[in-house]
Amino acid sequence: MTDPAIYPVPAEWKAKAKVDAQRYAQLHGRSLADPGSFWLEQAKRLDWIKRPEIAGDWSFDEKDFHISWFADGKLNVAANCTDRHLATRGDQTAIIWEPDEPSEEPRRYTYAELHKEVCRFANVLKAAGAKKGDRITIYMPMIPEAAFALLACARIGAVHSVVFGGFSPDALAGRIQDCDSTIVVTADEGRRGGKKVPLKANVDKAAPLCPSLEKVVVVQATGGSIDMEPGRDVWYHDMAAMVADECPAEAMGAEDPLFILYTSGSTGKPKGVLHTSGGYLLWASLTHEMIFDYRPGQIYWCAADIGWVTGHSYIVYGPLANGATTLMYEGVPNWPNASRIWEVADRHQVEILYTAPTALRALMKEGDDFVTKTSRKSLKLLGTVGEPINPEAWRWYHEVVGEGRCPIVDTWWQTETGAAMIAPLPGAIDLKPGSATKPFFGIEPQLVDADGKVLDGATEGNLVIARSWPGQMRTVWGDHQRFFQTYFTTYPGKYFTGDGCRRDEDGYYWITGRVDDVINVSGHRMGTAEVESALVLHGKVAEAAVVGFPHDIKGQGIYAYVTLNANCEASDELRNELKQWVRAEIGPIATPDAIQFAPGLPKTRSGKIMRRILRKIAEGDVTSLGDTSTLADPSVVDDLVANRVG
Ligand code: 6R9
Repeated sequence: MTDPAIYPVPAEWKAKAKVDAQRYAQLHGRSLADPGSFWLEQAKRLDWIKRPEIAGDWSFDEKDFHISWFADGKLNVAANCTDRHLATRGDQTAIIWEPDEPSEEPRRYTYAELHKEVCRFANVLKAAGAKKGDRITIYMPMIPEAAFALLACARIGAVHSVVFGGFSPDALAGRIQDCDSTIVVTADEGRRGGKKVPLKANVDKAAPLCPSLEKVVVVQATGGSIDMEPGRDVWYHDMAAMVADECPAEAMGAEDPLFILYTSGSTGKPKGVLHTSGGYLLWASLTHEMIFDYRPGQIYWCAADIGWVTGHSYIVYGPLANGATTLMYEGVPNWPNASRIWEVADRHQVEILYTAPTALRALMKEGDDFVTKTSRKSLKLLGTVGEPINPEAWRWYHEVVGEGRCPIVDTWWQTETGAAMIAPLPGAIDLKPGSATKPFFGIEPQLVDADGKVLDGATEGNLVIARSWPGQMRTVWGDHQRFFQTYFTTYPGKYFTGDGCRRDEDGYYWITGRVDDVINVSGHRMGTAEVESALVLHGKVAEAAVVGFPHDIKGQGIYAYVTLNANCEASDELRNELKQWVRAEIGPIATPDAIQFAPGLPKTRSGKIMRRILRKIAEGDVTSLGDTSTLADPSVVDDLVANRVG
């Protein structure tokens, strides 16, 4: 192999780094040895109404389970993202918006303009009845108003719950109901890759299922024709014309809720991950500055959707708290063609780009010409997130996209962790393709075996985090017991990530993927149980079992085994019907890639489906199915192998 296994920190990065190798070791050491003083010092980077004197106060033990950070501090998150910058950079661009359609003009908002837009949006929400502590569901396309809406909630102390615009009316309704949202903020339609997304029509379908819902605030984005229900639906622009563009920022406790974001777990129902104000913002802001080596004036682009945690922390909260110029892109990476990302980078002179391995693999497949015909001279640093990056895609990103000059920061984290946890600091840590490298300040990762025994040195195991950090989620909305149960009982006293991981002889961490029943499709989390529940809702389906399988572009694909009801005939039509069914039930990201009709599923005598076998068959690895003797009916396996799809 000629490709290097290690990419040392380039000399010019070493020289100018905010944090070099020695300083990283020092700071990480101090953050663990003396967390109280370390975090109180870091907290000074935020603008507090009342500065905290207490840092972390937490216990992961069942008897005394609690997590809080900076509990005596008061601040307003939106004021940290707007007001505090007015004096120093009011005229600097805060948000650049790049539309889906390349021939349209981008929009730009300075910090002064952003401040006004957020205040106005906050006043509209108040006029719609919003109060501190209310939950507001945001179901929006990638337009600047989505960012205004998040910050407007934060300004008045309402708790936002963003639902990805690709989710179905049913999925939306479930998320509105779970947190009893009183208001939904949406748009007439969204646009992605030249296609329209009927957001308001989806809200209309969801609304009758949601008794708590009082008002729907509709932003006009495309001008497409929609229905407005009198009394319930209001146009944002009508209300905005009647309110002031000043709005006081509510003084919030550091531990007051900032947002809920639903994410898939290994059981059926998505969990409402709750983040609070002070610790979350500190975590988003500090990691954004250090991992991206962000410097004032740089154009920074996180190409995620605001519907995912990456969009929350690295399009909105982290960069805006840091006074950065953050680019928001409405469209998709490969439309109108596979040069789009690099053209946008050129157009706006982007210096820092953050995207997902699945996008890179899809673009890589289209050939290098789409990249090399663009300039990309502005790019200085490249980031990835969402799933393990295969070394081939890493090298392509490094060599072809970055022409060898941009460090790649592979950031491992989760909705639950608020922001990045394991990632290289570009001036401090030599890179290894495929490894997220080393823990951020305050993070103490451990690898444990199935019995919870902590494994030392170069080894492989389950990844746990041994102590709390400021950006940690605080609860599952409405179900604190489920929070404790999900994350702190598998390995008592530690936070269990659900990921498997290897640590090499240099102490580098290599995430190997989920060890629970969560699959990662194009960087999006999907619970196998959610897809199964959707399938069995279909009248012809008796039973379903869903597993992940390796997929060239998506990382993992969805493979569903379906047992039909008696008298129902298997056919290609039914297969397509079921794919469409799941798509409509959950959303396009949940569409199964393969459906295999199975007269029976491999079950133990106690009725447990042996997923290990189903995974092997889906992977095409049928020669090493392991021990099938404990199955109630071992012959079902032969049928499954014989009728494998793919
Ligand atoms: C931010 C985000 C979390 C799961 C996580 C892990 C996988 C994320 C990764 C990665 C390897 C990386 N994951 N980043 N695996 N390397 N750099 O993606 O949050 O949607 O909650 O997903 O994604 O399996 O547990 P979320």
